[in-house]
Amino acid sequence: MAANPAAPDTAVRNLLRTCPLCEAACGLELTVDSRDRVTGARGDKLDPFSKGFLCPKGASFGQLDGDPDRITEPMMRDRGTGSWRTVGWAEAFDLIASRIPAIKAEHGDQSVALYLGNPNAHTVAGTLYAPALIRALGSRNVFSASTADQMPKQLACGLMFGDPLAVPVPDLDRTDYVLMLGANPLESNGSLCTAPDFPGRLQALRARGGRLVVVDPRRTRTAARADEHLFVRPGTDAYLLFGIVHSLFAENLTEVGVRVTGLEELRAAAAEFDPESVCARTGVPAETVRRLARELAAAPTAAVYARIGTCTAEFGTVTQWLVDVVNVLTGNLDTPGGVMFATAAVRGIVRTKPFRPGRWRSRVRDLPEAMGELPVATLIDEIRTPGEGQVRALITAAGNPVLSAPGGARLDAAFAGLDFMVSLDCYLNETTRHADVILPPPRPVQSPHYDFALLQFAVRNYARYSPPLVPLEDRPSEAAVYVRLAAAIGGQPHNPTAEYDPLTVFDELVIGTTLRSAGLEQRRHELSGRTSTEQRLDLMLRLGPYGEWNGGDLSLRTLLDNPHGIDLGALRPRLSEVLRTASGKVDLAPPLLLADLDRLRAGSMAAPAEMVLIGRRHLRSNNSWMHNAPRLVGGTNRCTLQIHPDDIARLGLGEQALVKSAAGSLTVPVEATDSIMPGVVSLPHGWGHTTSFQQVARQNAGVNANVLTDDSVLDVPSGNAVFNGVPVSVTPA
Ligand SMILES: Nc1nc2c(c(=O)[nH]1)N[C@H]1C(S)=C(S)[C@@H](COP(=O)(O)OP(=O)(O)OC[C@H]3O[C@@H](n4cnc5c(=O)[nH]c(N)nc54)[C@H](O)[C@@H]3O)O[C@H]1N2
Ligand SMILES: Nc1nc2c(c(=O)[nH]1)N[C@H]1C(S)=C(S)[C@@H](COP(=O)(O)OP(=O)(O)OC[C@H]3O[C@@H](n4cnc5c(=O)[nH]c(N)nc54)[C@H](O)[C@@H]3O)O[C@H]1N2
Ligand code: SF4
Ligand SMILES: [Mo]
Repeated sequence: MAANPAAPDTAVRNLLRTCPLCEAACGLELTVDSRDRVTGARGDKLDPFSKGFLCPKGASFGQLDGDPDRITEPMMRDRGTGSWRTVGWAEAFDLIASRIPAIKAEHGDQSVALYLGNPNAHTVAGTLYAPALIRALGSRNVFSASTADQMPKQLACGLMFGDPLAVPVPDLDRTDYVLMLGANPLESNGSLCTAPDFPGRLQALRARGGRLVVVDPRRTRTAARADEHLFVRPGTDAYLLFGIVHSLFAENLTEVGVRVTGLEELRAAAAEFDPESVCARTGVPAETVRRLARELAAAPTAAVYARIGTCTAEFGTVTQWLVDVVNVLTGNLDTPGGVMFATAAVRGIVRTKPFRPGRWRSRVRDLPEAMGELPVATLIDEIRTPGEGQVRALITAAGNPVLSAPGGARLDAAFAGLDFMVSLDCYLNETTRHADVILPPPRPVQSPHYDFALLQFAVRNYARYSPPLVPLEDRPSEAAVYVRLAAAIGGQPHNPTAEYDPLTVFDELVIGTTLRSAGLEQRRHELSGRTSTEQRLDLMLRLGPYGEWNGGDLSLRTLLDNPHGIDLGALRPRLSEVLRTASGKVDLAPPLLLADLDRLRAGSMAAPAEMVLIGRRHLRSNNSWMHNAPRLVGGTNRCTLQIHPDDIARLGLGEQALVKSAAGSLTVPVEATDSIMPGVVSLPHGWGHTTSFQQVARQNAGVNANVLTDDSVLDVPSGNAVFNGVPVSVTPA
């Protein structure tokens, strides 16, 4: 169906699609020309959730979608010469089928590892089909960006509510008070809190007389728009929150509105964290800690929200636990204006038993599993440490761990030593350059979109489906790539024939099983959808809380008839549906977290280092993979070391600084700013494109912040990586 390239642009059309680039899930209206190129992107004014909001990344959708450096056919690397050639799909899968099962047969199932990166949370393929790959692999060496990100939040929720997918979000549009720690939604547009136009929603909070308090070692754009900004020493948020808990108890301000266990254990644990000692750790004045407690208790409704700056920190899980402890103690869990659980149109995984982490442990460092994964910080150990179960082959899918994992630079070398590597990725970059085979996904505009994951964390209940806007031509969808990869690894037929399509067979199996367990086999014929993927979506929508087979009227058809999306109303209380703890109550004092308090008391990183390193994000960037879009790079989106002018003077720095940590060292341009706390430096991650094949990114390579982060330091309960509060020395370069 490709148009004749010489034909005039007669078939320009405007098409609707959800933006897949960050967690905000904004509606886009794209202009697509007769050659199926995306030539424009605007916010979809008729989307009931995003209402036309758009950020510069969404506006650059066309440049990202049409990037000339995108890989369009499978690539194979010749290990002898290092050169790349394109190959057919069948040949690529045949090679994988000839190598991975053989490595598993010789070295055991654990010898093949998988790393799943962040864009999987944004694609239909990643959410519905990556599980097939995990199953086919049969290895415990499953890693993902989750342990470089939100695992502490999921672990804390898993322990408190019994389900790690039960993550409450601030009821942004109705709350009277937000205490925000370690998040900067004016750049990131929010995370574990799907809220298109997060900045506008914060502005509306203040306009209706509400209050926003931001806790961050930098005076960010979000902090600048807040009623109050508090500097906090990196890595010390757990003490601050304990100080608030202490004050709530000390001043009899608690007002618990849900059924809980562990209240007395919690009170005892908080006893030693009086505001004075908290001040000594955090730098936040004792009187401010007390005032925050009083304000949170007095506000008609309030929500404490904490994100990446507090997750990827040494006490990440304890911090995330205390966030919701404060929400519970102030009567703000599961009530309008507090923090609430979304009711997504498609149910998440339904759990029957309480969450239990640590079901197995990693081979080398004995680190606990959580949600079926091992910490990405120990991937390198599993590759480099000889012995039974050593990782010899790796699959990466939509991830760039060389730039995103702690100790990333060492992973670079470790990947070079693997026996075999496969990457499912649209670019030949710092990570995928080590692969033997790269399998590219189609362009986003060729892919369907439904936010299975992100809408579980939305601040309003909402659903929107975007079918593929441009035909696939003769290449597999990303879903098909996943399923064929799983088949190739599992020794199943992996190339389609006239009679056999691995994707349809797989989907039929899932549909059949789901219908059987719901006792609805006889209704198979009612499912609509042009592809088996769409039929699965239809089934999930029909069975979901608003579904046609569940007393409602939602189905795939409804979403196709409403391409701007459907508003399903404000969040509503549903804790009783969500709770999966053995007691049937919210556990305020999970033993696993109380056991981590000795470490908190010792507080190694809170011990004064000369300087500490933290990260940051920029509105026109996204992790490692958007530096190849010309309109997103340049200006203030640069890889610089932000540092306070007093520190520059004290340390005698010039234009470049040498930054050293226990893990490595880097030379980086200095950017003076009084928006950062003295004693703290900030470097963005996702840069260091010196070995990428992305032309634009390579010209402005920057440095890899994860040369400095240390894979030996972890948030112990979750195994999560620590990117914030890394001790460093800074000297003139
Ligand atoms: N120092 C430091 N390190 C950090 C962080 C930090 O704050 N500081 N943040 C951490 C966080 S929160 C995260 S989530 C991780 C991210 O870690 P990763 O997920 O490993 O890194 P990304 O840069 O998001 O890499 C995404 C990869 O997916 C590819 N890709 C893009 N779209 C698609 C697609 O549709 N399909 C496929 N198959 N591939 C696609 C891109 O080319 C790129 O290679 O980084 C973490 N690392
Ligand atoms: N534009 C853009 N948007 C993105 C991304 C991106 O790379 N660029 N990445 C996406 C991803 S993968 C994620 S996970 C989300 C993350 O979304 P956010 O959590 O909002 O991420 P950041 O903007 O990095 O904000 C983290 C803030 O924490 C502060 N901080 C650092 N250390 C500490 C600390 O110890 N304590 C406290 N209180 N604060 C600290 C930093 O100064 C920073 O301002 O953003 C998503 N959206
Ligand atoms: S805020 Fe996120 S979802 Fe919205 S347009 Fe920007 S990148 Fe896309
Ligand atoms: Mo992330």
